[in-house]
Order: sequence, then structure tokens, then C-alpha cells
Amino acid sequence: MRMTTDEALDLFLNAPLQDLCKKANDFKEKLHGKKVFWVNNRQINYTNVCVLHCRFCAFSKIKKDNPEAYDWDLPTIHQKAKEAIEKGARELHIVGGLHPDHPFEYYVEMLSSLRSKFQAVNLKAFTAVEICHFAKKSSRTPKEILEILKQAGLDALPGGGAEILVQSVRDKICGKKETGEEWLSVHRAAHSLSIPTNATMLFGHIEKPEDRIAHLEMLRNLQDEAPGFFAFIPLVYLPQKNDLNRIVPKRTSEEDILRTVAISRLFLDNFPHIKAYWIQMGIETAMKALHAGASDLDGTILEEKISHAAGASSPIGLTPSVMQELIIKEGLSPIERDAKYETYP
Ligand code: V47
Ligand code: SF4
Repeated sequence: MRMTTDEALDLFLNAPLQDLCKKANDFKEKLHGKKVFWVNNRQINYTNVCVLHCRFCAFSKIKKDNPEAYDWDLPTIHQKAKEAIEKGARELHIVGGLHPDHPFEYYVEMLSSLRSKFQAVNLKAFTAVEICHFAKKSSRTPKEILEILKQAGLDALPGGGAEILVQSVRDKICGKKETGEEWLSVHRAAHSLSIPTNATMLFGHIEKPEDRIAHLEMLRNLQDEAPGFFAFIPLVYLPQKNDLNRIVPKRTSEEDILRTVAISRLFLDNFPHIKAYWIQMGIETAMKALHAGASDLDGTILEEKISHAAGASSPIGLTPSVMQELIIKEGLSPIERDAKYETYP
């Protein structure tokens, strides 16, 4: 019998931490044994100029003339891609702010020019929120946008922008963003076009445990209805330099992070992977998460701006050998993958 939301809430709140983590680890081992998946990748956060101002976000700048605002041109993006590919990158994770000026054609050119120069690398690009922004700007539907981007070389959508899908909470932390329903409908459309996607949840701010479980339920339902999610990534709210800092000035505890990873693994029984995003959790906690249900460590990353703007203290990137050594030290087996979970011996 499948876990109900009441059971999930009860386990999350009341199970002893060790028991909860063991249960989640047993389930993870049923799916993947001792394997831990990782990717040689680079994040390219192409601009921080954004028409929105989500309260938790320390990365975005509304004004283009803010001295900290940037907007990389295509040669800069190509240079960053080239550097990563020379280091063996199999995935470019490309996301940015919602720039007010660029036409949709600019993003099509971004992907098609990358694809024509670098045929083998996977392009995991643009959150559902960016897809909706392009749709509004070009008077197209999100599905039409996805079709064009797929044609231009898009391989997968990252899971950002989900925040908390429960609308009452979403309204309080990012009221101007697409609704939770709209976020889900972009991923539904992507799956219908055979574009695989990920899903995130930003937690550890004003949301209640019930909101987290409701968020997981929406994802589980969508995966039943229109499968296509590879990984779920619980994103740890980081409190620095954002507008939520006055209300939530501290990062949540390690126990809360591990409980959230574990309950996600158990509840999302139709998701292949739970990711321990070491950039936000920190390496030590990410290693513990590998024994609490997580089967993926994301990647080498090389450069990251969103979490580091909000106070992430992790290094900017890890080399592939350090990544593998970390996994082996935990008694687990590193498996290199790409954005589509093709694996490499
Ligand atoms: O969408 C913004 C979040 C996301 C903060 O799909 C914050 O493989 C914490 O989505 N504290 C971007 N989080 C990161 C993301 C992601 C990361 C790794 C892998 C994948 C994947 C996706 O970061 C944003 C937003 O939800 N974010 N501000 C903050 N203060
Ligand atoms: Fe813009 Fe994304 Fe930051 Fe929101 S989270 S302000 S959409 S960059």
C-alpha cells in the first residue's frame, strides 16, 4: 500500500531520526543498491537581471544599471561552456533571471549555437518560470516554447522555480511568480514532449510540515499522470541578503534536512532519484543524506551564483576525482551520468 499524506506527516514529525533514515535508505537500496549518481557539469547563470523579486532570492537585481547586475553575452556563455567541456562536462545547467529585454529568439539562439558547437553535451536549461516568461514575451504557449527549444537542442528542464507549490505559502514568498498550478503545467507539457525534468522544493522558511507533504503529493500525482521526472531536489533555504531574512534569519537544522530527504524518498515512490544538493546542504550533510535516501549528488558545478549570493559556504566546485572519493569514503559506488541519466563506466 502506498504511503498516505497522513502517514508521511506522522513519520516526518514523530519517527526517531535513525529509524526514518534507515527506512529511506532501505528503499533507496532497493532501487539503486549502493550506487550514487553524479554528473560532470557546469552551471551557467547567464544573467541576474530579473523582473521579479522573490523574497528569498539574493541573486536577482531588478535594475540593469545596478553595479552588481550582469548579463553575459553569447561569446561569454560559449567560453564558459568550452571551459567546462574541456574538463569533461556532460551537462550544462543553464538558468538565469527573467530579463526584461531579450526576445525569445535570443534564448533559441543561445541553445542552438551551443548545440552546433558542442554536440555531445546535454543542455539542461531554463526553469518552468523562465519558460512562462518566454511564453508571455512571445505570445506563445509554454508548450510551443518547449517545442521550439527542443528543436534548438534542449535536452532536459531543471527543477527550479517550484519553491512551495501550495499557493497560500507561495503567495507570501514569491506572489508575483507563476502559480504552483502553472509550474506543474509546464512540467506536464515537457513530459508530453518527452523532455525529462526535475523538481525542487525550497524548504526551511515559513512553510509548515503539512505544506512540504502537500508539495510532495502534487509532484507524486503529476508523475503518476505524466511521468518524466528524474530527480527531486530539496533546496535548503539560505537566509543571507534577501528580504525574508528579517523573518527567517537562520538556515534550518541538519536534522530537518535529513528528515526532509528521507520522507521525500519514501513518499515519492515514483521518482527515480532524490538529490543531495551539496552546494546548499554543505558536503558533510550531503554525505549523511546519501544514507537517508539520496541517490544523486548533482555535479561538479564549477560556478554557481544563486545559492552563493544567499550565503552558501560550500566551495564553488568539486573536481570529478574529489566527487568520486567522497562517495567511495561513504562505502558507496560512484556512477557518472549525464542529464538524461545515461551512465558512463
Ligand atoms: O529556483 C533561490 C532556489 C533555485 C534561494 O534541476 C534558493 O538538477 C535557497 O533549481 N536559498 C535554483 N535556494 C537551483 C535549482 C537547482 C539546483 C540544482 C539542481 C537542479 C536540477 C536545480 O534556487 C531557484 C530557487 O528555488 N533559491 N534563492 C535561497 N536564498
Ligand atoms: Fe528572479 Fe528566480 Fe530570483 Fe525569483 S528566484 S527573483 S524569478 S531570479
